Amino acid sequence: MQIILATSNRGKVKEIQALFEEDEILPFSEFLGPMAIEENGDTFAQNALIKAGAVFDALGRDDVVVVSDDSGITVAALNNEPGIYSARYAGEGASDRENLEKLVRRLKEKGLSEAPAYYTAAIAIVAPGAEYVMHGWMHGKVIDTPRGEGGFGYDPIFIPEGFDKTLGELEPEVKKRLSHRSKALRLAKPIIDMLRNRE
Ligand code: ITT
Repeated sequence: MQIILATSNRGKVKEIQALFEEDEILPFSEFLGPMAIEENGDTFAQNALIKAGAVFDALGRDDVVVVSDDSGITVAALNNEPGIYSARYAGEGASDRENLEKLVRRLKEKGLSEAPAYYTAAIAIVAPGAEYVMHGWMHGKVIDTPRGEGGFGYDPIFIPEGFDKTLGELEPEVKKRLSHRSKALRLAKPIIDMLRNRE
């Protein structure tokens, strides 16, 4: 059984590979050309299953476990924006920087220099006859001034609970220990192991 990642996001690939040190995890781009997957679900879980299911179907193989990640950041003070729209907050095809800048702009419009926020990750696993979704969350706050170059996406404006630095400034080890993605993947690991070892 091969583990194949249904994501085109390089930040996610890097973090997921770092968590599965002993296993070979291959991005789907090694097997398939670019795929436009319409993420039209209403929840992180639905979108994660759409992505893993689409890659599983396109591969058409019964010896693979496909893993996807749908994730985003939620700010209660901004009517729960951007949530499942995190990747396209500033418009379809927007860059990480443009999305971050829109969030900063929305905070400033509301007269906020910071606001409580949390990241969600839904990890979906699709294998022959099997579908699973696991979640993880990371709580903290967003600030109106980006700091640091680490991580990706909204990390330069996100300060995890208990810290005074952003994920852009903190060592990658801190994010690896605390993140929404790590928490969901720790739940996913035994299921992936079970699926890949079955006859
Ligand atoms: P795939 O669908 O190919 O996996 P994507 O980037 O489109 O890649 P999503 O639809 O799940 O992925 O959108 C997630 C967005 O949420 C992502 O673009 C980031 O802006 C943000 N995000 C998710 N996890 C993050 C993290 O750990 N740190 C910073 N930003 C994150």
